[in-house]
Amino acid sequence: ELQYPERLNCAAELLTHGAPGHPVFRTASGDAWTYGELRDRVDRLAHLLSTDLGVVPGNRVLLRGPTTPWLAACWLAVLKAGAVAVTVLAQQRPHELRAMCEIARVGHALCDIRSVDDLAKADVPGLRIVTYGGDSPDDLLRRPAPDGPYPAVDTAADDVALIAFTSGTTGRPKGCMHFHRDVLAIADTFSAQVLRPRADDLFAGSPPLGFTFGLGGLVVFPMRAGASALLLEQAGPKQLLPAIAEHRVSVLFTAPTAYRAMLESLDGHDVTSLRRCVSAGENLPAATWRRWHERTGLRIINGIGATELLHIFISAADEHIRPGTTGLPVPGWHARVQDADGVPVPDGEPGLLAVRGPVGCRYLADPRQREYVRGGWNITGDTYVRDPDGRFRYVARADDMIISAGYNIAGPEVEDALLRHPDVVEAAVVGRPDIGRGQVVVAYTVLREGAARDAEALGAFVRSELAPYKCPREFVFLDALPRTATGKLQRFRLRSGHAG
Ligand code: 3SK
Repeated sequence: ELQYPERLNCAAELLTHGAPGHPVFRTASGDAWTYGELRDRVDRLAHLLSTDLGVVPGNRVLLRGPTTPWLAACWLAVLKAGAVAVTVLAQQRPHELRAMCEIARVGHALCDIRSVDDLAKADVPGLRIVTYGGDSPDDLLRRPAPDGPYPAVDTAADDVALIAFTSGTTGRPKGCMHFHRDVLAIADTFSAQVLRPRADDLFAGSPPLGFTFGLGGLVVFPMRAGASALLLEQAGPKQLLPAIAEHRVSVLFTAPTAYRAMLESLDGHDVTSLRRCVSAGENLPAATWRRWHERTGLRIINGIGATELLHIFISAADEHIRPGTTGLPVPGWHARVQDADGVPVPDGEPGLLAVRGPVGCRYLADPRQREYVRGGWNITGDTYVRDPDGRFRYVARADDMIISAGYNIAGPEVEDALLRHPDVVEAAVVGRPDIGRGQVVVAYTVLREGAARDAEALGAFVRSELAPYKCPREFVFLDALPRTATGKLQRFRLRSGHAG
């Protein structure tokens, strides 16, 4: 059981760990901040928020920009000043930003000058936008501010610290409220107990700070361990590999697609500094885990997380890893597989994943709360099987099961088979409506450069790996799969045939 004091400001707490001279953030362009410098800059920003900008505890402050130390410092300052950080992605467009500002009743925005155009276009009534990173004297970082320590606002452990938006793969965004204690809880469960970072670790990865996967992996976890993070504005697979080699990154946070893409161009890159590799955001097929292990000797720590629950709640490291499974409930979390009525199903049978633990789903003014939280359990919307050894194995998103001629087919199982083919880099398998069979299995694939688009050969390969009824009836070859801003596959676009 995690115990936190009743009064808790998680930003103040996170800022206490690293030694003043120890590096906290680095950038690709060579900037390096120590913990001492971060503390001073956060205090300056917090002073500005409460004096210049008139932010008072409980106000909601939107944060938007590429992944930089200044974005992380703004996030910490907002929380230290007792306000609520509303984190959004730099890719979100004006109509999405407007909806989020309305839902979260945002009054202020701190925005990187490079990301301000779409926010200004969102034209949110009453929103006061302050930019940082520019040349004007109005720029947040150029304003005069009182020097000296800023005493953290005395927030309660269960005051809201942040609102993170999830739109899933479609639909009106839902704002998830998380408390000050939740921020520490994700570090004290998944990070401390599964990942087990050290103060000499350097974290890096692809998820942006507007996605709680990135916020945890690149700010909260390194800071809670007194470690450092390399914050990359461009963090695609092409930038990750050279950055790992140049900066000697030891802990990597990214998604299965990026591991596959890095495998394509691993030759000539030194990844020997890595000691921990985390994969989340999507299902990690056993084929990807094995290829990464064969090429690097590293055992990927798979995990499932959700914006609703802030971070990862099922995972496994070291000797607990079994490729093709997500792992075990993270210590402090409970998980089970149940039917639509909430009754647990026997091990080995598929059902809905239900979890509960130190962080819960709290949608802001959204009736979909009643669908997500049922009988005290958070229903994540994933179909899982619990194996007899207690490990949880992903089957599909609950609404992604394909039913074809009476057979239940899990797209990810067929994807895993396709990914075992040496020419396949990416695969997505969906059901398309069909009069005769209800649905037919359709495979969308991205092939290795130069590989022949041979549907028959791929079909024969899948039939040699799986029961023939699971074999796709149709293959579509794409240059890339459609994904959301957080990298999640947009299956609905594939199902409707709008994949381009
Ligand atoms: O949404 C996800 O997949 C996720 C994964 C890990 C940590 C946090 C999140 C939101």
